[in-house]
This record gives sequence, structure tokens and C-alpha cells, in this order.
Amino acid sequence: MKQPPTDKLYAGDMMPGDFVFDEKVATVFEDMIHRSVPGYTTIIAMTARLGEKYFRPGSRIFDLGCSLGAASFAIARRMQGRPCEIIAVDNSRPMLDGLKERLAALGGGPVQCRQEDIRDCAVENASVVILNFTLQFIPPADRAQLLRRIHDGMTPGGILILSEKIVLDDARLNDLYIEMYHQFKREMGYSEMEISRKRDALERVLLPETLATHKSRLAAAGFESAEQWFQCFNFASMVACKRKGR
Ligand code: GEK
Repeated sequence: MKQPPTDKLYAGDMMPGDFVFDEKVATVFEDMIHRSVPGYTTIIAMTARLGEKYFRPGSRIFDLGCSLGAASFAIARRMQGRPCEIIAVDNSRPMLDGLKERLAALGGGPVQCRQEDIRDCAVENASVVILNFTLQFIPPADRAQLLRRIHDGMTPGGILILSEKIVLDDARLNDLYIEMYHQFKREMGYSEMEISRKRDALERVLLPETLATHKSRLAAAGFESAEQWFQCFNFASMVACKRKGR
């Protein structure tokens, strides 16, 4: 298999502006996310297991902020040809072009893509919704309404998988987790300069919150239960369940 291009976006002389999901990012995204999110491979694999388990025939799976479609394709693989509808949504054209290339290389499949802002996306008849590392890019003031709309568009007993970079209330532990995270990035081959430039580029666009904030917002959106199933330092993944129907 072809190696994905290596992320060298912050290794050059250019001073970065705010981070955007443009063509340069889309080209190196696969390499970037594996080297920037500890536990990413596990999160995608388990998202696929949960997706397969909770998908109900006749309903839909939504992958909101799908990027190149890692979660969508992982679920599609697990479904092994059983009928399902996976709707992958992103507002970045270059990301969706990359997703379409993958779809074409597979010769088709159950993944459909939509270029849309997830705040405007009609989530309907969804037994599974995935929001992997995307809510963190939505302005905080819009997050509660988005989660309510997702909840309301889900079928009874459906699940939302929500993965995020998080912060901790305890300043000492927060510093420790960030330090461990930077250590991870160094071991993944990023230099001090790349780490610090990327941090500056993300500062105003990636706004992380505590797990407690996520859980109370999920409860306010109507989810019956929500708990994290995975955490590696300041990266966590939660599963939230909609009440089952009678
Ligand atoms: C993965 N889930 O590989 N509407 C639609 N898409 C958006 C919006 C928005 N308002 N804001 C950001 N995005 C993927 C990784 S990346 C995470 C998700 C990261 C999209 C943006 O274009 C990008 O593709 C994605 O959300 C976030 O599991 O890069 O850290």
C-alpha cells in the first residue's frame, strides 16, 4: 500500500496563521492525525465496533466532521457488505475530495458524502452518530444546540460517539497531560518548533473543554447516559446513549 505523505507543514520557515482544513492539510492528514492523536488507531477501531453493534437496519450512520472518512470506512469494512447507509459530512472540499478518491479506489460502497457545515446538517433516523475530534472546532456557543439536534435526530436506543481533546480542572494534572502529549509528538518525529507552531496555529480554533462540561451538555441535550470509554492523557472518547423506546 502507498505510504501517506508525511506532515511537514510546520517544519518550514513560513509563520503559520490560524489552522484551516485546506488542501495542504488534507494531503498530509492521515499521517498528521496518527502522529498527533494518541490512541487514534484504537478510537477508530472501537468506533467501528460500536457502530456495527448499534446500527439498526433501515436507519443511518452519520460521521460528522469525517475528514478522509476513517471512521466511515472502518464501519463499512465491519459491515462486510450487509446493507447500511453511512453519511460522511465535512465542510472542507479538499477533505471530501480525498474521501472520494478512497471511495473510488474501493470501487464504491455504503459511504455517501455531503459537503456541509455540521451545524446545518439534517441528522435524521440515525442509530449511530460519530463526532470524532470535530466538536472542538465548533464555536462553544453553538455546541449545545448541535448536540440537541443530533439527539433529536437519533432513533431510540441509538448512540453518539464523541471524541475530543480535553482540558482538566486540576492545573497540575493538566500540565502533566500536556507534557506527556508533547513527549508523544516528539517520539512521533515532530520537532520542538513544529510542536510549538502547531500549538499556536490551533490556539484560537481548537477550543477544548473538560469531560465534566461534555457530560453535562450531553445530559442537557437529552442523552440518558454518557461515559468515557477511552482516554490517553488529554484525548478522550465518550459514548452517549439515547433512551430506548418502549
Ligand atoms: C477522523 N473525524 O479522522 N462543519 C463540518 N465539518 C467541520 C466543521 C463544520 N462546522 N468544522 C470543522 N470541520 C476525523 C477527524 S478532524 C480533527 C476530524 C482534527 C471538519 C474539518 O474540516 C475536519 O475535516 C474535521 O472537522 C476535524 O476521525 O483535525 O483534529
